[in-house]
Amino acid sequence: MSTTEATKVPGFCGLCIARCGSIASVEDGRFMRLDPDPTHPTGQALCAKGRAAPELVYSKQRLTRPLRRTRPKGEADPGWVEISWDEALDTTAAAMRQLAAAHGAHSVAFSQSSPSTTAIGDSAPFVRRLMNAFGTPNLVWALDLCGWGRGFATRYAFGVASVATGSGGGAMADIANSGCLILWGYNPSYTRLTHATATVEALKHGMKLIVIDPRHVGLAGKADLWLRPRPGTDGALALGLAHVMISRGWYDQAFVRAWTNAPHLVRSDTGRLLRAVDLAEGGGAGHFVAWDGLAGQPVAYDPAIGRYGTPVERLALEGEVMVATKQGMLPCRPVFAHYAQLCARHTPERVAAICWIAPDQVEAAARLLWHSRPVSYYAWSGHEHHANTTETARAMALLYALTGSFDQRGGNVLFPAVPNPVVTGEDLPAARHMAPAVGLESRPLGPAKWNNVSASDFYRAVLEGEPYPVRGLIGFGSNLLLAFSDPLRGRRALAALDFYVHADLFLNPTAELADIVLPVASCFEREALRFGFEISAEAQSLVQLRKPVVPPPGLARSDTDIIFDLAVRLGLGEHFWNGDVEAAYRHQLAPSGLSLEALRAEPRGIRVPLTTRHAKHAEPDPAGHARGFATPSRRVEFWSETMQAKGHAPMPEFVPPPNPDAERYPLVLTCAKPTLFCQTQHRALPSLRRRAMNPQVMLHPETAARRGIASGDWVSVETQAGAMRARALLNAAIDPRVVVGEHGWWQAAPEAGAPGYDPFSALGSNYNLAVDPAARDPISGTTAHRSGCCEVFRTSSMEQGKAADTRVAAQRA
Ligand SMILES: Nc1nc2c(c(=O)[nH]1)N[C@H]1C(S)=C(S)[C@@H](COP(=O)(O)OP(=O)(O)OC[C@H]3O[C@@H](n4cnc5c(=O)[nH]c(N)nc54)[C@H](O)[C@@H]3O)O[C@H]1N2
Ligand SMILES: Nc1nc2c(c(=O)[nH]1)N[C@H]1C(S)=C(S)[C@@H](COP(=O)(O)OP(=O)(O)OC[C@H]3O[C@@H](n4cnc5c(=O)[nH]c(N)nc54)[C@H](O)[C@@H]3O)O[C@H]1N2
Ligand code: SF4
Ligand SMILES: [Mo]
Repeated sequence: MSTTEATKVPGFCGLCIARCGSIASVEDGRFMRLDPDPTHPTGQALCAKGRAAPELVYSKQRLTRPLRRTRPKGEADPGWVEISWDEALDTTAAAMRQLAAAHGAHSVAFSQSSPSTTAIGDSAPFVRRLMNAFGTPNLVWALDLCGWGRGFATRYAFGVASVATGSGGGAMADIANSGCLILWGYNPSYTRLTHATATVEALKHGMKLIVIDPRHVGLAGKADLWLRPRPGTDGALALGLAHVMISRGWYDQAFVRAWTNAPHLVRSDTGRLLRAVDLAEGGGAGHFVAWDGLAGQPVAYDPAIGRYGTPVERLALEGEVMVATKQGMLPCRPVFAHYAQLCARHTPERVAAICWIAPDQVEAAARLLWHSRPVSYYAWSGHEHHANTTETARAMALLYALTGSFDQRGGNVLFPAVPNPVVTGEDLPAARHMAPAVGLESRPLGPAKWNNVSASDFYRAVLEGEPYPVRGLIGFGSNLLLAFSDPLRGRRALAALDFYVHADLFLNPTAELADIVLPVASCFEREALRFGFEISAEAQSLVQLRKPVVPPPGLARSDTDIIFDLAVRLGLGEHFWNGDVEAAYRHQLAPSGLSLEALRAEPRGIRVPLTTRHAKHAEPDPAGHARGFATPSRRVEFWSETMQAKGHAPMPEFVPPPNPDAERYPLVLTCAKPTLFCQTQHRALPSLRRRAMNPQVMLHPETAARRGIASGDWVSVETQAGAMRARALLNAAIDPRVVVGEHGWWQAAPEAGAPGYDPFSALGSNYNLAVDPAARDPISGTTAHRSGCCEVFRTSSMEQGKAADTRVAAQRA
């Protein structure tokens, strides 16, 4: 029994994207427990990870002092010695300056964990600001896997993210007002509790739900329809659903005519969009052409004002027309006719063959979508971790455009945000003269366009000097060697760097290759300012200054403090409020009218009233023209000239995941996140680990039986690229041709008597050792973590695992 009454500290759990409103209890200076705060818009519940927060805070494996390596990389013992913050940051600043002077600032890359799986969102804008102030565009992180599909590929259709995570801007599912929600390769019951809670609430009020997932998990049991796709075929499913909707007339013709480029004519000779200048001298070179079905003549569309010379209702969406051009009569068809044709190649029967989903289920899903509007959708890792993710995400976005629900109440809505200035520093002097990011040369429309670098492009820059050498890495979290494919190459790259500093809570296998390691305060040990909680208009209105629950262990500091301090040591203090974090917060708060003092006095946060407006594309811009969408045509683009100009298909063609050796690897390998851990973290927390001692791989009982595998057996999962081990978990609800693994296992939990795993050996349990690093999305570079092919062996004797290990080592040598 405690003698003192617990102090309650309201805040929010920062361990994952859900950012659940919480109340921490502190007794005698010790953080005892974390509970939900039901007054908070995201405070309905906490997951097991959130409830284990005190274990994270007090974990014996936490980093508490800055460390410096004293022995060469590659030796088993790095010979870490404790150093002061002054030495750590002065050494870092000196190394950065030296590399910049010798090779340019772009030779220093930064890395960062995903804000969806850590609290780095507290500091992410300042990480980018430091990069921009210093002059490097190279941020190595998981964007190609985490956000590209939903938030970036969809920009090529909508001009904004059509399924946004939130803080990056973009449309979010207005779940509370939806008629029908699609959870597409997304299992919020495990991965974003707040969305699961909101969905369950909306179901009570009659919302329909479609779950598209190879596993029957989470809300699949509550869904009106559960579609079980063959992993990696979601693009074909989206086209197939669109086909049913178009052929039944189940699409919003008014929206498609008025707000998409579906009416624009495509030339039959060049396969390009027809321009007004093609019709007559003096026609606009930038003006597209549609067909006025009533007048039977072409009509120009000026993207600058977003208008046709005729009422949109008259625009043709189908058929072929003969257009008088400067070269004579030319057959042309509207974009929509081309799209309908692409979709028509994906009949329900064809979808059944590709996606392993019964034709009547495709029909039923299309019917439900049309008859239960407004529709909202949320799609995540299930559709993102494939080498065809860009086209899949575009196909889904175009399907969504057919519903006409975009930015409508109950659809995917561009919610307002409490006004706050951009602090990422794209306007800083050094940012204006930066080299292009690594990867832009090979994939100009991919993550590098937004200065994000995939791990494999980073490894190439380090090891091969392509497109230019990268020699330094400044890491804020992130566990490259576990999170991405090709860990052996990654290890070589990290070891080859001239300088690597890594800031983290734990010494992960990636950080083990650093020259200097910096101890970071957890989100329960540091202050952070947050604008909006994303899941609804109401949640967006809350601004909160999260208080530390307890002080950090040892000398650990927040990422934000480290960044500001480093900036000053780099001579960049003028861009960092002279190192004063509070001054930065005041700057961020100024447009909202809130003061730091008021927020300190209200630890539960303050609401700034916001008004949600819908269909903002129809609102006038300052010049009085309808705003439209932020695409080159000002319209949702069914046909993307941007894609076409770079040699890609203008519409989202489906490319099936390849299986070059189906004989040897007959099963499809995908994966999913566990509920108890985030990514490669949290395995050391005893209460969580006791509930999941070993990595698991889900197999259908028939698949297991045919291979002599019983529930709980250790098995080796082998692919052409490599292998990993895990224990068999039998599940009759998955397709017998599908295997579902987990990634992220390396850490031991001594208090739970649970082992660690070697990330670089097939005897360990590194899923990503078995991912083919060469199969990548041509637009984004995303690797196929979820559509590889494999075989599974029982390995009780370990012989199989050893054989696989030898084979992998030989392949990589
Ligand atoms: N507990 C926990 N929460 C987390 C995280 C975590 O690691 N653990 N990570 C955070 C991060 S960074 C992210 S990105 C989010 C991700 O959140 P989610 O997207 O929900 O994460 P996953 O479980 O990886 O994938 C979702 C579903 O995709 C299914 N799936 C697999 N292959 C396919 C496929 O080919 N097609 C379709 N349609 N579905 C498929 C899986 O069975 C799984 O149920 O979660 C965040 N929250
Ligand atoms: N096979 C497979 N591979 C995957 C995935 C998958 O589902 N399957 N998911 C992919 C996805 S979606 C993502 S996002 C990536 C995730 O990859 P990463 O973004 O690298 O995330 P983690 O691997 O969890 O590593 C996070 C690291 O950040 C540290 N950390 C936590 N909080 C903080 C903090 O506040 N500050 C600092 N400085 N450090 C902190 C943690 O201790 C940990 O070492 O993995 C990708 N890889
Ligand atoms: S879902 Fe769990 S880990 Fe994520 S913020 Fe909520 S309590 Fe924390
Ligand atoms: Mo992620």
